[in-house]
Amino acid sequence: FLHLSVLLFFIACTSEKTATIASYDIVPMVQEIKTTGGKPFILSKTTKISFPASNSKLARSAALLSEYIAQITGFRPEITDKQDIKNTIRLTTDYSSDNPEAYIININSSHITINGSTEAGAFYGIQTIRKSIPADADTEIEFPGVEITDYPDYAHRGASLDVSRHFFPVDFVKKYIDILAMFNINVFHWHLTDDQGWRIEIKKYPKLTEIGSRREQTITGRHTGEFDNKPVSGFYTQEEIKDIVKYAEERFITIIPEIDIPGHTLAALASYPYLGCTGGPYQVGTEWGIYEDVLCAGNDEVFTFLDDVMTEVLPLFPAQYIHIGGDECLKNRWMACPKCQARMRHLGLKESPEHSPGEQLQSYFIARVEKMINTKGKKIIGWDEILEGGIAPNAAIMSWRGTEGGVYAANKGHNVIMTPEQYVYLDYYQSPDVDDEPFTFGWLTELKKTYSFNPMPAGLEEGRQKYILGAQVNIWTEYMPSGQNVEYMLLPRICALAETVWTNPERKDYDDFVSRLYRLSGHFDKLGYENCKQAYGIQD
Ligand code: TNX
Repeated sequence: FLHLSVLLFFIACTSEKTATIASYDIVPMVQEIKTTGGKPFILSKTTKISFPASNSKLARSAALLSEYIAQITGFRPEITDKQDIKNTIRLTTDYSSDNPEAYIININSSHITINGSTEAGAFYGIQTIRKSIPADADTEIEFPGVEITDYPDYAHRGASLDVSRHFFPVDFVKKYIDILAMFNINVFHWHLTDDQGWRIEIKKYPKLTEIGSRREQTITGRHTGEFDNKPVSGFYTQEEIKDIVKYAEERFITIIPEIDIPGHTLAALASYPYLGCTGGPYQVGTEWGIYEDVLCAGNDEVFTFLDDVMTEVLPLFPAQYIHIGGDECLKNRWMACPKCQARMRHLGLKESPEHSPGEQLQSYFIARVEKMINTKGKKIIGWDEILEGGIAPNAAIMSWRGTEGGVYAANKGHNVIMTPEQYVYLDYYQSPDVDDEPFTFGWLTELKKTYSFNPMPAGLEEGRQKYILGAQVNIWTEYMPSGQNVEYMLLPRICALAETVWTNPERKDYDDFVSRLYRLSGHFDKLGYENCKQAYGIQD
């Protein structure tokens, strides 16, 4: 009798202790979920994560999953290459799907099986499991028996970061990549150069970083803010870049570097004044906005310089694309420059109803750079301004001044990434309570607005949808001196973009999205991610 009562007491204690229940209400919302009715899986300290011995990518992903679980629960599941043991989260790549980023998850009492169509797919399955764990879970988490089938709607799911206006150290760039990975973002567009700072080491042109990566003060421009007169300097060595590229690759994120030309180049001109039309002297930009001094389009030495720069930059990045900017290039200097005039005469550029000679010269410039980059085995992306004087033959377009440029380019058979400022520029305020927000540009882009964005606008001719590769958010950092500012502007709006490019639009629902976002708030806190809580209804 005594034994029986001890036993009953023991049963009472263990059954009273309710495990935390996992929830598949995550962001981005999964495409399909079916309840299987089977017994749940219990994730506990004794659970292991298994991967096939021959697959080093899955081994790394297994280690990452273990780390994610540790971040939430405090316990770190062991990883193993032993197959067919019970109580494991199994990673495999046996799932056959046309989509190279798809995965399927099966959950029963003995296994959670994450089966990707590739290692990338398996990685997104890992993110799903990770986000399903309640942020306050500790020793045991119960995963209800389900089958999840998931895949992205778009192949390009991106976020940019401007490291010129303010510089962010390697550790922050990695943290930024971590945040992107959590939401299945697969492209990091790294804006490495601009008027206010050149941030990538180029061995043949050391002054680009000796001179071009430093400025003594910031802001005297349109907005005067609290950051006046602060010096900013910093750049990434090529070794650091390789390290970051590898870090991103392990999280299935491709880095597309941007070397912004021919405008937004004052930092390069300050370093090597012969690159400009007037010969200088120039100073690294200390104001925001657009400068008149740009790379000279009439000087062949400029193209030699760009060839040399690309010879060093391209091998650092495995991406097939490099972004060459092309935005906001004023033509005043070109129109007053004898060398540019001679070039225009030589090319026979004349005023036409569609394109001014300056715009045509810009197109000449971009097409020449494109040819050089194509010869080196890569393709270019440019901002939609490169459409103005006629589009370079193989260029992809990043459509930021609305979606019209993108629609035009797609109809002409060019690849397009949609990034209209009205929806996905995260340097604008996200909360109407502007007085409580960190100072930024004056526009407002609330979470709901970002969520409402459709990358597939009207006006596309039949069969042209396939040219819309996807969409991305852009973060310009004029008013973001620290990484915390960037996180705050990124979260939660990146979640809205993530769902837009991942989940079937018919399944999107803003209120439901916000309730799923709410679940994630605890994760953000645990991970130390700043975020604008009032944007999704949480009062601090
Ligand atoms: C326009 S978007 C720019 C950036 C600024 C941004 C501020 C684009 C291609 N150019 O240089 O930082 O506006 O919102």
